[in-house]
Amino acid sequence: MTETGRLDRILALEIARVTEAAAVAAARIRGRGDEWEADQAAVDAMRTELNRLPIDGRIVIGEGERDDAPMLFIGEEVGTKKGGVVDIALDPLEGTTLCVKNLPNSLAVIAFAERGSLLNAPDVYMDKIAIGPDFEPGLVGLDRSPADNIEALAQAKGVTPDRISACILDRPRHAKLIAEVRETGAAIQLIGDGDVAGVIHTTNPHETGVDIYLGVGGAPEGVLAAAALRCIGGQMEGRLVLDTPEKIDRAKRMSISDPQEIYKLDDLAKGDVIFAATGVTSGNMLDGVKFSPGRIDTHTVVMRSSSGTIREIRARHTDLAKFERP
Ligand code: VTB
Ligand code: MG
Ligand code: MG
Repeated sequence: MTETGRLDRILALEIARVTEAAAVAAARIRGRGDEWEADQAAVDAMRTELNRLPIDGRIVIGEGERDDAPMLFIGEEVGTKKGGVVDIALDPLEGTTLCVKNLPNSLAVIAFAERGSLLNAPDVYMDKIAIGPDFEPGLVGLDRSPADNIEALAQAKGVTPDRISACILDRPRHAKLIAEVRETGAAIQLIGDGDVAGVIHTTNPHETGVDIYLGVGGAPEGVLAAAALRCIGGQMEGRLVLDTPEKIDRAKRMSISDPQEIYKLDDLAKGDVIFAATGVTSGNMLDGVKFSPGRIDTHTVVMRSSSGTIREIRARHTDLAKFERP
């Protein structure tokens, strides 16, 4: 943090190196079918790059526990320790399956926040709902049925529900949700993975065709998506799925006392937040990494909540030694 109580604005540029490195490492394994290798490559590259940053960083949200995949550990300390104190949420490769099948929307993602301002959630599932900016607060919510939410959104947009498109993860657990949404007449964009992108897509329905995100995905991805919405605008709610005594216990140890609590955007990520994502495979929001002899191109979005600035960084890298694995 700087003296003004905000994250150092320089970090909003430096953070791009971290997701660029992870995205390049993962993209080398794109389409090769090996999920473990892809996660490991992204994790290693992200850790190396984080440790070069002038921050006193602590990982508070990491994805991988749930699938027993390679990860940066919750509680792990990163950075040179010679800079500001930050809490970090990350998913070095969000949408691993998309990456190894070379399908759209896999990303390297990270968020920095002031200490104590990200929800300290275990890597369990989270029920989520999100819509873009420009709607009255509380227009949709997890305490209402999917049909009520779709109808409220349609009304606010001045259209009939059949003009609404919902993004939902294609999972058997969503059979009932999908049926209920279809019943309203709304269309569904079923995604294989990648709900960080899915949630962010609600902020730009014109480009993405997604008006609302619904359903159960990873909790780390929920906190990361919330960090992005804090910068772009939009509404989101999340509720952890704590459906076994073991998960309730794990959450309690992270100071979560009410297993049913519905978290609003500011409960998921409050204070000053910086978010960055680099495309691994091309998608609606970002281009994937492009390789050619002597050159690698990356496409990154960096956002900062305190200013609301959204920067797209298209980088042409020719010093390729920096991407070699240590
Ligand atoms: C979602 C998806 C992610 O995990 O969060 C998902 O958006 C939830 O887990 O890309 P399941 O795959 O078990 O449904 C990912 O697929 C991977 O992080
Ligand atoms: Mg991942
Ligand atoms: Mg993920």
